[in-house]
Amino acid sequence: MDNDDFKKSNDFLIILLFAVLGAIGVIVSGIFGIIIIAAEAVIATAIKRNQLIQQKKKIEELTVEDDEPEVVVKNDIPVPYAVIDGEFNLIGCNEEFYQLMGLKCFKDLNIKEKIPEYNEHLNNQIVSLNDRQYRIYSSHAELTDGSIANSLCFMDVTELTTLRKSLENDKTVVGLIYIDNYDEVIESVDDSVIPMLTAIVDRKLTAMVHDAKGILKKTEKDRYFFCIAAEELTKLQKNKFEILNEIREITIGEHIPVTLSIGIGIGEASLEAAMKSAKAAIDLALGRGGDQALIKNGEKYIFYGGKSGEVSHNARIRARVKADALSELITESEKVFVMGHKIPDSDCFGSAIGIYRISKALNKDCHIIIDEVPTIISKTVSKFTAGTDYEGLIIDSQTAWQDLTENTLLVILDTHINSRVESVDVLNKATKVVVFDHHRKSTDFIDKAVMVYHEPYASSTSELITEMIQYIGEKVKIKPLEADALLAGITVDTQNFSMKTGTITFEAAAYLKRCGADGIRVRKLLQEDMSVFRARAAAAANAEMIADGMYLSICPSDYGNSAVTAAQAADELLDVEGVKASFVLCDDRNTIFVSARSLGEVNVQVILEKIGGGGHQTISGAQFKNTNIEAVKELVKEAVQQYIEEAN
Ligand SMILES: [Mn+2]
Repeated sequence: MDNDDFKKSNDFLIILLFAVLGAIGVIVSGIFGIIIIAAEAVIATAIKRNQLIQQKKKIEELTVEDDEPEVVVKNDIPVPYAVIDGEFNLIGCNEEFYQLMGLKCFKDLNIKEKIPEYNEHLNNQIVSLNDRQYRIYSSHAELTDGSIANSLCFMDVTELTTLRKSLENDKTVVGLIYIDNYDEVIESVDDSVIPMLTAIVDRKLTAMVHDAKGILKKTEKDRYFFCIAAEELTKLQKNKFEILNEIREITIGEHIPVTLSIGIGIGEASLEAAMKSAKAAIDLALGRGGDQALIKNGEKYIFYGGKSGEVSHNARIRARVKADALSELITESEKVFVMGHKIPDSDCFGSAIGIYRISKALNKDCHIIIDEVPTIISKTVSKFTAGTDYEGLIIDSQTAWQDLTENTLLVILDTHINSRVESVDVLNKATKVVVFDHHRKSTDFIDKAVMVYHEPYASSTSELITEMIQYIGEKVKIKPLEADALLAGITVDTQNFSMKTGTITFEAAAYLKRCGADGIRVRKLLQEDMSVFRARAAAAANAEMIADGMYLSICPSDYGNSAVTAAQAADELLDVEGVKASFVLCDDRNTIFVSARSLGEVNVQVILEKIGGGGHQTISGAQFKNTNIEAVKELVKEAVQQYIEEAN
């Protein structure tokens, strides 16, 4: 029954009641009855009038409004719907929209004021209103007067967004933790404290994972596996993996610091994919020298830590295994091509000579690919090319590209980055590739290599190759000139046995000495031009401090190979008291080079990675084209500033 019908029948009942009462009154007493009827009439009229007033009030409530909507919106749309003009003023809406905005009736209202996050340029934008999320679908409409209006439809997507968020947060993150230097630490401590030390490491790791509401499993004496929710990972990221420092600071008696590498994969599709990412991340973390955490999220890598010096590692077993593998590969190949990085240096050439000697010992032809011999190695190279003993030792990349067959082994030395090799074309054509490098791993690595010996703990590639030669054994007989070249490589990369020099470095040098290397001859090979010496002195003279202990300088570039001179100038600045890191810029044939060096406290790799460079934590570089030296100087300064802010 309708409301009105109900009222009508009500009225009818009241009148009927009075009529009955009236009739009774007439019957009971004549005059009294008439009075009753009169009274009844008065009451009935009063009731009726009251009802009318009520009804009128209701109508007034509906019609008395501040404004009139310009557009009448039908009430058959079940979600909040509004029409706004070009200035975002409300010109029409439905009942649901009133409710959403907490309105009783149509009012002048500006959408931008009411919903500050509303952006007319975004379609399907999600905004929050009254603690709920609404997706706004908008479409243009033309009004009868020709003006353009926008109609907005508000879909409640609160459930959807909370669900999506919780799915994102509940994504499982798989992590691997390796202790970088377990054996070395154990060797360096007293037996009695080993259980305590391992217990402390275990406890700290357990606490970290426990705080993150995850699970940790120790898989080997120095390896752990953990699972946490993605939400918890952001907390670990926020404190920049403080666990790395906590572990490094553990001291039980005297021992070398324990360092960790953490590799984390975020599960996109499956746990299997997450585990694969975690493995790739830990490999890269170890390749970069350990003592750091690395997250692989899809194609993206995020790095944390890596502040301590590079940790020495038991490389001997690996060297032996790799030596066997290399002999095998050379033996089954028809010939060997060797290639270093662009502008090959003493380390490139020395290690190339080492590979040449190994190949010859295995009765294979070997050629070194160099397109243009840079001045820094020209003296060494000319010693080889002067006589007839090394005929055809050096070939250019074009010849190499033509002569390269499926049976040619291509050995890449002193770099592992695709774009850094002397000839990318030769690398692309090669099918059998081996990489030897000592630079910290970068993301653009040569992934088609059949064998990679990547050892960031080694001082130089020449050291790696010298070590391998010793394992290959008696049949490799190094000549004094070749030993000089290898020793020159080690000398330059270690800056006269001061940087990154480990016991293996000295052992390699001792072996080379036994093969006839001579320190004075090497020093002469490395002697330089007076002009180069002057340029370096000028770079030192104009060094300016850009941050605490960090110096920047510009190297003059009106002679020979200024990129190399700039690198040397950066090295030399480290000899000056108070210098923790140095950045030397130079303009070499329209390419701006940045050479950065550090004594270890400042991670120059992290700084230069911000501007597209890379390298080691103590030795890094970057290159820029189509710009000028002043612009690059500003970039470096900004990167340094950013680094300092992040460190704090
Ligand atoms: Mn090197």
